[in-house]
Amino acid sequence: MTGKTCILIGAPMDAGKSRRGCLMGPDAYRTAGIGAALADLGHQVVDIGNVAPDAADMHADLPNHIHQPAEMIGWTSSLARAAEEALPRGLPIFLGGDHGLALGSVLGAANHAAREERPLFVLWLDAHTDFHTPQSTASGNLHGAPLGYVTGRDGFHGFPEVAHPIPHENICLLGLRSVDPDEREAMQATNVRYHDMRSIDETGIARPLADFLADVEAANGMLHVSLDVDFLDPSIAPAVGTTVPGGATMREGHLAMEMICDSGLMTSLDLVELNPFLDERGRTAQVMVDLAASALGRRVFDRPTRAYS
Ligand code: Z70
Ligand code: MN
Ligand code: MN
Ligand code: MN
Repeated sequence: MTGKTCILIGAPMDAGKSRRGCLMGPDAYRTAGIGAALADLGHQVVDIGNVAPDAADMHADLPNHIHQPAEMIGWTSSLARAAEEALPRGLPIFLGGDHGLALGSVLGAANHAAREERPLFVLWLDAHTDFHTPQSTASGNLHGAPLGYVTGRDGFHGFPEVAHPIPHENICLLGLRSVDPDEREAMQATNVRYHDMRSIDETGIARPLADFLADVEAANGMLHVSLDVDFLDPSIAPAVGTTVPGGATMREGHLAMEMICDSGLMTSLDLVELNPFLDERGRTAQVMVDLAASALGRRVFDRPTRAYS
């Protein structure tokens, strides 16, 4: 692959609430050498440092159990702007930070894609569907709601308007194994492509991913990839507040990233939910850096054998 301009955007967001630590994520990725890893692959790497949330007010119509609503609104607008500023110049990589950052990163990507008159597709690699609304979330953590927001579900009072909701059929989720009843009902009523671990066990990860990537290509789409640490099995990626057993293996993770790379379609990337406070000698941060490197061209051989194109 020819060198890209990779724009690192730190998003030290902590959703508040119980387990703190995601705010250290951006520095853990830097310490694990994400910049050098991407530069070694021939990319130009620009680290714009960390983004801060805009000043924002809470909205009276948001339910009371939402954690840090004003901060979440402020993060959404500042990160959407960061995405819109970065996308014309290169490939933004959001270094999280809580998955709540994806309200902003995907909103910004959608606004950019609309300006380019191209459809945006979203690949969500996660144990969770993250399809809540502020009303349906029981935890009050909006990390469970970014896909609800960017698809235009109601109830995100006070948040930036979603002018270009992502069509359901442009979204693919892989790795699911923890889905709340409300979001399950809501998602089942759409034509979002969702693949739980049972289906990945049956088909492998390559087949559903290859089908999705082929559709992105056929539509001349842009592709936002959102990689939640908990997509991976906690035995290889323990540094996350929401461990769920039975996740993707190292091999499935790398295969997915290599296929994304081969497709040449990825235009933006989130690395989210890393909680360095829970890590073991930095190994989760290192796994995530290695996965990002696979998504951006790291290979065993120059000319890989591949069954899916
Ligand atoms: C649960 C909730 C979630 C990420 C956990 C968990 C959602 N469904 N999302 N980790 N990234 O709180 O809504
Ligand atoms: Mn979280
Ligand atoms: Mn998530
Ligand atoms: Mn998750």
